[in-house]
Amino acid sequence: MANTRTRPAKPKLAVDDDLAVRIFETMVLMRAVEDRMVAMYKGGDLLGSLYTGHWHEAIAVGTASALRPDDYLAPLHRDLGAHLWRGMEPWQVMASFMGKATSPTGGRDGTLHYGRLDLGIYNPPSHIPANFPVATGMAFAAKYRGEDRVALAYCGDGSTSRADFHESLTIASVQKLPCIFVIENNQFAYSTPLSLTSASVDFATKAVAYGIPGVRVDGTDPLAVHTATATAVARARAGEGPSIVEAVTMRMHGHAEHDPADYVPREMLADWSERDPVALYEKTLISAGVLDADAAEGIRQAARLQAIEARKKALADPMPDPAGIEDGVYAD
Ligand SMILES: Cc1ncc(C[n+]2csc(CCOP(=O)(O)OP(=O)(O)O)c2C)c(N)n1
Repeated sequence: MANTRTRPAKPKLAVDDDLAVRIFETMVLMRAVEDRMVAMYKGGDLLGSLYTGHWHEAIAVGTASALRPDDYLAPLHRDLGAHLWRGMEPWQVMASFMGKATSPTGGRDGTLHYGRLDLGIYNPPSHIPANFPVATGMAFAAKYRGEDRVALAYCGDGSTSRADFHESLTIASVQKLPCIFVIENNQFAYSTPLSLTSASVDFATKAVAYGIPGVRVDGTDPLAVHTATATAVARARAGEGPSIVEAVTMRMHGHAEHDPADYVPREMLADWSERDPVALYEKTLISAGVLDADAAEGIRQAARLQAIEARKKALADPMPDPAGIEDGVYAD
């Protein structure tokens, strides 16, 4: 008798296998670099505050991977994966937190305000979301010059209450600028919970006020984030204007590593700990037949090694020469 049983079809991914694996590799690298930097912070290697993006990996990489390399990126403090996707080296990130001469700012910053204009990454500002007006300006420049580049900026839920958010969304929507505004809804703005940040049902709905599309996605799923961002990018590139992408996740560490975050209910952390974006995505890739467990472990090992080597290089690099303190400050 013929065997009529069929194997269940493997789930098809929203992107091709090569891209799916590159997204995984970058998420794993972000986690490895941040875990290493947390240990470095505790060990006294770093100068200033350390902000991490645990559980934001799918957002940072899912969004950055939906852009072209010549598009503009305006990240903030949870978006290391976007820097890494673009080609920022882990040692440069660590050198920045150490104020080393080799860091992208030449040692003028002891924390996260590093960017690389050669990679299209604008330095995260201290005031947030001051990157929104900058991204709006970059998008305006692209449109003015007749280029088809887009600009993507990130902010947290708390930052949406700031005037620069409203000003940027207003001008970008009225001028139909090629912008993508990503709101990382991670439940807290430092110690302020969502209920005290906004009375809206969600953040995507704020798009209605600007007459633009707003979509809310699972911020622990990189392919959902990538797909929503790709739609917003296509619209922006076609000259149809900006969009909001709200990606929902949890801030699993304190606001920065000095913050024990005792104000976060423990049950909430316990619930979200089941939704680790890196672990969930690994399962997705394995069940789609794109990776096996050994390959995934190999990727994790390689990322751990890269983070260890990065620390060695950053530690060995020199501090800036005080004689150059005015370099880059005044025009010639
Ligand atoms: C204009 C401004 N006010 C306050 C701060 C201090 N600050 C830095 S991050 C932060 C919380 C931001 O919350 P949210 O926008 O939700 O982003 P998250 O840190 O949760 O990712 C605060 C209050 C700042 N950097 N800039």
